[in-house]
Amino acid sequence: MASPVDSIDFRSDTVTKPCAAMRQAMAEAEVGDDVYGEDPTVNRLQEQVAELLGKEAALFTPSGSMADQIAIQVLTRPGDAIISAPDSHIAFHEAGATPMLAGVQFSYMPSAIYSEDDVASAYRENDHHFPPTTLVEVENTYNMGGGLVWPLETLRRVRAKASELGMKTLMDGARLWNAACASGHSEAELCQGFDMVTVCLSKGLGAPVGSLVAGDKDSIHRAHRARKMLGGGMRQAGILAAAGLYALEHGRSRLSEDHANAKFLGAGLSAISGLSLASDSVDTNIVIIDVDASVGTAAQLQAKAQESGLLFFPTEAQRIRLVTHLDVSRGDCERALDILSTCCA
Ligand code: TLP
Repeated sequence: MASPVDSIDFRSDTVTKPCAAMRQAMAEAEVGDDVYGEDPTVNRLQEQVAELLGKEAALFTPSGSMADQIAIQVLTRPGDAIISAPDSHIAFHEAGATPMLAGVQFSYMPSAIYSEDDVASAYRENDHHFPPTTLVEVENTYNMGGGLVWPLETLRRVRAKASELGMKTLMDGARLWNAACASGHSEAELCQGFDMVTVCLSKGLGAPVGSLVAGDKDSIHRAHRARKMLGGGMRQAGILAAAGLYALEHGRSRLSEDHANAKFLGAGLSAISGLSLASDSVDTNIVIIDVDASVGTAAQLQAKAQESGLLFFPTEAQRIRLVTHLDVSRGDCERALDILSTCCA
């Protein structure tokens, strides 16, 4: 069986390895103690990301999950309810951290890209029977939906409804860069008016580690305490921030390549008998495919493909996800189509 090292790896855009130039930037980074706020490279990264997102300040964190959990702690109180999708990362993929660490529960939306009317109907009046509904969370791009981009108008209406009802707003923008690239709107436009935003450098942009949470100065001041509480205060973290700065400078401009590869893959996969696209479109770098029972289960297909050196993850019993990124080429996508048509034959 092929090992992950010599396989074509579509499991996630998190699998990319830092290139020589990124490693060089890391080796040469100016550093200081970031828990004291004295690391010049971390400070530069935080300022640059805050500016890109149109927010007053940003805070560097080791992971997107920690950035999300910090934002939730800043924006809610134990006992509150958060409006979010059932398969959003904060609800589904953070090991239960949201109820466990922030002590809040979810009020689920009917779909991941939802409307202001959905927000209004999930909002609970200020009645002592109900938890206070205090936060609306959106994921852009929407991972489990196949990297879908929220339409800007829908985002604006959802945000406006949240404000009208006195709720705060959080955008999980782990792949906001992809949303900006695909929609033609800037990152700042996409998260305009959101109280807090989280972004990742370690996904499509190719850094080995690193995320940020951004918001106004007061929220980021409180975010510092939450990060410390979660054990996320890092010392000479400039080495990691340097990779992030490199990723921002070189990674954003090439995301359209990943998107074109994902579209190519999506079209090729849906032409294979027994496979069909689970989403209406392939907007960015994530392709979610339904596997017909005639082919077997998603896990069986995964195991078969792995024997031929193709890696991806099942996301449900009959569903698989393939993610394009800077370490897979168009040729790798062609090879993936060949392997999967053989596996499904
Ligand atoms: N997503 C990972 C897995 O955890 C599912 C992936 O391979 O896609 N928000 C979103 C929307 C994400 O997709 C992820 C990671 C995170 C947050 C968390 O980032 P990390 O892995 O840095 O904690």
